[in-house]
Amino acid sequence: MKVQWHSPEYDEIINQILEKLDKAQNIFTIAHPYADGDAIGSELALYHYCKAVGKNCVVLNFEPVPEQLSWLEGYDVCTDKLPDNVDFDLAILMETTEARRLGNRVDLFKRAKFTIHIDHHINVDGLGQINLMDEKASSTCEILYNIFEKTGVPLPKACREALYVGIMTDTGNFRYNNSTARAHEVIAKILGNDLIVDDIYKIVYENTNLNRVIIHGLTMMRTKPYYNGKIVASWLKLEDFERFGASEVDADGVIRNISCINGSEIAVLFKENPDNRVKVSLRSYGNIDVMAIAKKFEGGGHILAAGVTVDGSMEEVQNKIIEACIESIKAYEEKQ
Ligand SMILES: [Mn+2]
Repeated sequence: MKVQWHSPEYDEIINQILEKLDKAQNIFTIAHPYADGDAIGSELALYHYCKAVGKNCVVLNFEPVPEQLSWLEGYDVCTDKLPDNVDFDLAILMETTEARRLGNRVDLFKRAKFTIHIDHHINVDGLGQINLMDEKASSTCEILYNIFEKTGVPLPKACREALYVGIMTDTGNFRYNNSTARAHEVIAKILGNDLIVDDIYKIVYENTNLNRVIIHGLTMMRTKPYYNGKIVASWLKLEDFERFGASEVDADGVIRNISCINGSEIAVLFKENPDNRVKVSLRSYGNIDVMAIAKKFEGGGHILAAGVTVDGSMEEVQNKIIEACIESIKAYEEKQ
């Protein structure tokens, strides 16, 4: 069910969640693969909250935590296995885009006696027994704060820091439209006197390595215009990562470098994955719904930022996606 913050329905779901949370002793949390700031932020915020109220919380994460986030307190508790000898009362799934991306994480999620799903992505089906789907929230961290706020429990610094990072990264450092009044209000409440925002900014955004700079540069150099420059696209192959000793994480955010080219409506990044698959990231300047494009290929995300992994060679996938982008731009132009 989609709900809007500050409505009776929202309050009711929060009450139900709090009741379950209150009764649970062993909890685990799970997010989408290749966790970003909001995914890791919400998982760790929940972990620190649970610790503060004397509950056991296992944070599941299956890939290395990105360098930009691996300073967050508790990042090293992330594990890729659930202990066999524990009966979990509750699992909380946060931050998913497409259920398909979750793979066998869905089965793991269902290992708990009770399941809750919290998300801010658009049109995600709730996979839990309780679902809090708030599409207007800036981030899952913001929704999580709405829940914590109701408990009145003073949030430890590590918890507030994780929430801050989730909201900061999902709003593009408070530049996107999802930097709503509520998002800022939540920030005002979690800052306290102990979060040093410029230190957090530097460690998240100005903390780079040579491989990352080279991968970003390579992608920028390859940028190609399509449809009179209304589409700009670039690509990365597996061999690029090998050649420069770079990782998947080093390529994070590379699409930002090309999505700011003037005159472009859509920016696309094609990233080759093993097994003849290509991961496609789409960004819209503001007029085109790129989520609708991703959905044609069973992907998802948001109107202005979406993604999908498509079967096929780099060339095949590029052709299909560029064609779908052109169609969307044409449809938009016809309406003008
Ligand atoms: Mn998010």
